[in-house]
Amino acid sequence: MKIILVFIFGIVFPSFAWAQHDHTGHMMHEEAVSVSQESSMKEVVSFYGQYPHTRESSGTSWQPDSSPMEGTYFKRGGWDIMLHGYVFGIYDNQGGKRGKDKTFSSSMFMLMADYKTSVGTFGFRNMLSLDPLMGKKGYPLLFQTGETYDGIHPLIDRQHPHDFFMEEALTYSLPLSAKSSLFGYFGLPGEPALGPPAFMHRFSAMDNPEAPLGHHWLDSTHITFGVITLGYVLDKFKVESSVFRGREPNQNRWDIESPKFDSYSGRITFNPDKNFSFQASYGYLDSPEQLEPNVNVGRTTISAMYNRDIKNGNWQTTFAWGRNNKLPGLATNAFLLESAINFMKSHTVFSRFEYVQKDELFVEDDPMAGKSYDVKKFTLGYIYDFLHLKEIDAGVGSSFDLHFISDALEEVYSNTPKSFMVFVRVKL
Ligand SMILES: [Cu+2]
Repeated sequence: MKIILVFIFGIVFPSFAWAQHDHTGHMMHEEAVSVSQESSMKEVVSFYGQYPHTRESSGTSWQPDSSPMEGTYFKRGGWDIMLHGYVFGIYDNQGGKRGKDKTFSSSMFMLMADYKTSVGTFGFRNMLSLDPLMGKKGYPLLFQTGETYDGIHPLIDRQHPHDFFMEEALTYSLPLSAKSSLFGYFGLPGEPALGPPAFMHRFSAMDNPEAPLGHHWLDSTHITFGVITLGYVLDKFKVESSVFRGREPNQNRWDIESPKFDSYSGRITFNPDKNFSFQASYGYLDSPEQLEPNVNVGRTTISAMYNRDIKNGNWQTTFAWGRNNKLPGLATNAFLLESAINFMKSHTVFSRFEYVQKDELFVEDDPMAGKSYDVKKFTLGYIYDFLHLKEIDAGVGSSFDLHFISDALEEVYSNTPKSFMVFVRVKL
């Protein structure tokens, strides 16, 4: 198994170097983009329709068109190829009685390609992560819940590692007119039409090394083993529907799990102008949690993203609400408001506020189990990119969190627990 992985990375890594890019990305980091470069960027084909490719984010989701280009684009033999990736090295210190600390790395590597023909556009999306190297218990993150590390115990106050295979998807879109198209998406794993773009793909979140506490209310389905999506794009609108496997990935993060199509979702997305994107979605998840096999979840999400292209930088803000209705069980909500601003090329300030109702902070036999507790978390962080090589940005940063919780939780966690992270980040 390990040999196969080394082999795959042997293919992916040299291809980063091999990107001799006739057309470079990182538009926001180029002081002046030449006219020819700009027009060649416009020629980059989108996966699902005829609109600026910067509109496309994780899976089949949309973000505002004015979002900055991440990664590198180039053409090879009729294919539009995109490479993108990042590696974080993080020291994580979670405060209070339940807090732990850890040094770890999280990462993502993406290789995407599409090919336009007279009968439509064919695409291939490949995304990998070396998160499994952090171990099955992931990293300490106060009040985080969801998934398991051994098939017996839930992860509490920890964020699960992402699977090595984050997305292996094939796409096809058929133009119907100048502004409309039909598309299909098959992923193993892939991301169904549910929720906002996954957090690591949102400009407003990507320099923040922490997963949102509302991950399992909003975008946790971004790695789903078995997804089929069909959708229709009409200019500023997209409607789509998916069938997929409801069960979240298990604790074995290196493998590809067997697909199933026991769950469904639908999403409507609207990009009224280049700076806004709105979505509303609903999903029925059949038995998502391995440790609660008899519980299904009805998930509702609504989100709004606002993006502004500013001089030598970019500013993006995301609001999202997610609701999990456990069947049978409690209905809980998560609200998220996050914003990141990059200015003078090298400075990025990011913040996130979350209000989540957490019902999985205690194991079954604990007297505090079976109830939901309100958690409010505020994060502020900064990253300074000290190096801009041709395609690579390297930065150092830190983030600081404050948690506001009820008296009952303070007994367990201590008063207003504080956490921080210090990190280095390299991105393509
Ligand atoms: Cu995730």
